[in-house]
Amino acid sequence: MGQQRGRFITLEGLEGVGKTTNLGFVRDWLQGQGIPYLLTREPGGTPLAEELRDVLLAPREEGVDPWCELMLIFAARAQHLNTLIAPALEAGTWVLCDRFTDATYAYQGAGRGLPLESIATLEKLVQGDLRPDCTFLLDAPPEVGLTRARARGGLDRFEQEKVDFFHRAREIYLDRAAAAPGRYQVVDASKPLQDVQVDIASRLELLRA
Ligand code: Z5A
Repeated sequence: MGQQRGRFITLEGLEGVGKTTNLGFVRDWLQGQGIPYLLTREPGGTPLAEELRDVLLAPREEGVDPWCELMLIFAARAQHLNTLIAPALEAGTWVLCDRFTDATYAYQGAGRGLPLESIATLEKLVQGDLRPDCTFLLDAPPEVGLTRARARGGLDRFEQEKVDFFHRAREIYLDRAAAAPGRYQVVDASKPLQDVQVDIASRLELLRA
């Protein structure tokens, strides 16, 4: 019998909603279940894609054209997907990724105003039919996460955006989740961390079933 393909799980949401924190929680759950997993993130995940991440996040004097930003994100994604994610899934490893293409719809689409159809075209070109099996959307009003993120100081190029940018991004995330309820698990991330994790754990049990 052939190797069973791994499952592809992504965590999405605005800055500071707790993606990284809860990625650790999901990782511990997978470990507890004895499931082989790979923990990764976007943009990034491989040495080359991490270099592109640094380029993307660095604050700079020169304005960054949204199309340039979009192409860099998909360039990093092609490298990440083809050299790390897809082989891992093929080998039966579950892949747990901090952000993926939903973030492109939210940030470059809703946030920067690029046409969603163009993003869909690039998604198809780079990913073919590969999509996450399950996406945890950690949802909270932008003010909640931005307060948490800004408490850390040293804002990156995205964190310097005005709050409207994040309202638009949140709306697209919620629209996408409503359009494909089978794939998305929307979690109220404004609740205390312990409650958020009880919620995530109960949904992971369903995923395992
Ligand atoms: N980007 C893009 O534009 N297009 C794309 O396609 C992709 C990405 C893939 C990557 O940043 C940037 O790239 C991102 C979008 C852009 N923009 N920004 N900024 P990232 O993903 O590395 O960074 P981030 O989203 O800003 O992550 P973050 O700030 O590290 O947030 P987080 O991971 O969601 O939160 P956290 O670090 O887990 O938690 C933040 C703090 O809140 C921490 O102190 C926690 O202990 C605390 N926390 C977490 N949950 C709770 C609850 N429930 N209550 C209280 N406190 C909590």
